[in-house]
Amino acid sequence: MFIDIPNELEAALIELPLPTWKLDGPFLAKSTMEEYRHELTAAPRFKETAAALRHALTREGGGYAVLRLGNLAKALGTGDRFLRLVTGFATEVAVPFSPFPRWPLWKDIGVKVDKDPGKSSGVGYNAFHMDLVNATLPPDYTTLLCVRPDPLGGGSSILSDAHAAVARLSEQSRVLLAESAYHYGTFFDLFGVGEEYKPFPILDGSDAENGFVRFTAKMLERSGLGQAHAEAARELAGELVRGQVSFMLRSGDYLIVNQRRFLHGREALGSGQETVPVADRRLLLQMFLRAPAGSAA
Ligand SMILES: O=C(O)CCC(=O)C(=O)O
Ligand SMILES: [Fe+2]
Repeated sequence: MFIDIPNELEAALIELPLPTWKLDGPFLAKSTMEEYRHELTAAPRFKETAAALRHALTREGGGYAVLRLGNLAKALGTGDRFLRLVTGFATEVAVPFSPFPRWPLWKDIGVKVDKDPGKSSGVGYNAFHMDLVNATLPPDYTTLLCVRPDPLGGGSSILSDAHAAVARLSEQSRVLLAESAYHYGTFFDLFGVGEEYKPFPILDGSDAENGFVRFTAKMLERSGLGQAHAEAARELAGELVRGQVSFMLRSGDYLIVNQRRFLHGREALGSGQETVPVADRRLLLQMFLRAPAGSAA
């Protein structure tokens, strides 16, 4: 699941000036994707590294990967030049896009001490979820680039195989989870992710292996579900935790999660964040990817 960049590829990438990207609506422009692919494919051992990445994300039992780009981040800094390379790697997986019309392709996830602790840039435990769970077409992949880990040592990433967790549930719970009885959050002004889905079933039923397990453990607290449906969802949350893996992202690590396979979250950050200057706090950059229709995302 951790993919190192071969030395000769690293050396070539440090010398490679990729052009600024262009967007076509919410999506990375085709011309940019072609330019990046053309430049990167010429670098030694790029093709095999990209193939290893795709394999980790789509093989049976797979569904997430961490590309270790720390040496590149050190050599180039974490500004535009580095972001273009990371965007180039992402392009080998699927099409980068931004569902939020007013935000750039890469969205900052910093640390805000006054925010809901369980949310994106909060300081607390961020329970298992998929991103944009209440859209009819959530991003196939969510990706997180670590610019700075938590200086107080918290914030491990947590991941769990959603289909494996579902398979451990009783048939009765699975029947409940397949009913359109769940809802979560608000939805407005989003591009490239379909329509609002409300209420939705957690289990799609259409494709056992590649269908979304449309789940967020956050709806257990917030959404006021009926008792039987809530109980089934709580069981699923428990199985996700039972099957979880966790690891700390280092500076330059790029986590890619196949949302049709794995759900993700984050352990609480170290306590005392208010004593850390904002500029020194944990910083991730997030980007979403859309797999071409019909591909085995
Ligand atoms: O902070 C993290 O590591 C994960 C954040 C996250 O999952 C999100 O913002 O959707
Ligand atoms: Fe997330």
